[in-house]
Amino acid sequence: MGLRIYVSCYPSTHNFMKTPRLTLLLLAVGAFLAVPAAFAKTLTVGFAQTGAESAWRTANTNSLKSEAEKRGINLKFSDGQGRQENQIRAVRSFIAQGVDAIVLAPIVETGWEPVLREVKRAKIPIIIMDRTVKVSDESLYACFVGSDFLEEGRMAAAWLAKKTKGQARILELQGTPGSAPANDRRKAFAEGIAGHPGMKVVDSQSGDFRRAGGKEVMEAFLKKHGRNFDAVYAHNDDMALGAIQAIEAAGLKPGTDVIIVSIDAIKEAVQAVADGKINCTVECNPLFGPKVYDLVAKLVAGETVPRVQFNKDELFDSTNAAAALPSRQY
Ligand code: GYE
Repeated sequence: MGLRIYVSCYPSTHNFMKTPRLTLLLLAVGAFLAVPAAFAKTLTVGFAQTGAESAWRTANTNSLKSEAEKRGINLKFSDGQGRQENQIRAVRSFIAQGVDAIVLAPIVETGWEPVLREVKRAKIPIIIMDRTVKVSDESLYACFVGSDFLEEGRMAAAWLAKKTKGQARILELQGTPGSAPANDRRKAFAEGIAGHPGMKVVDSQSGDFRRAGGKEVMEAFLKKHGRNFDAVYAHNDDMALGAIQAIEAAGLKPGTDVIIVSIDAIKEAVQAVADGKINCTVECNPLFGPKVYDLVAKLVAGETVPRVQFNKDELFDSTNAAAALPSRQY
């Protein structure tokens, strides 16, 4: 194309000797101008996801995938299937492929130092998304973006204390052992009820953030504790929804006979709040796509970014769930 334009532009008076040089010059200029447009670098981002344990996770995965597509980013997605070793393997393969940036949603908090050192050595910016990591050297990752799990646990405890006037025997459904949200939501909730002598966590087991896990643990709780409890605190909505199945199967009315508090505010749970089956769900927004790729763009351009960014999360109960439903996006 370019060649034809330049050649046809030559005035017919040009002598034979001058033409090849001018042609070359014009071609070079044309190529120089055309190259950035034609070969504008497509960013390649590797994303090591934890797995697909919950509706929250599915929404998170979809957000990163769809936003990558929108921005023309080449996303290499790896599903860790709930195993840290799979995630570590994925990160190593992203290094080997020379991606421009890595996004890691770490399934557990510890055990990341060696692979993060490898990422640092390869000079690839890595964003820790959703769950925090515990490392001795903060320079091992570029930044963190996620929710404040301690604040979520505090909000859940404060809501339950108010609802029960400080009197509740609580069964706790924990998330994945060793994960930041399970650790923090447990700790902050325990601290939140500590000032209320009438509130006590009478049992606490992991349902691994899964619906089936929540149902199984609740069935075991019901066998063990009979009716000797007042409330369920679930570290996520999927487990709360699983527990509801077990509670109903035992002939009890969730939301009335048993107060249920959980976290995530997936649409299905906000609907359950509106229906009176869950009493309160604390929001944890999974829609990180835009924020993550804004950070990637800045990091690749060598700009500095905030070390830590938390989402602002809300709380839904009978006072606002129905009104919020139409605008829930996940
Ligand atoms: O609450 C849960 C998911 O890490 C915040 O992981 C996330 C949690 C979320 O499985 O549903």
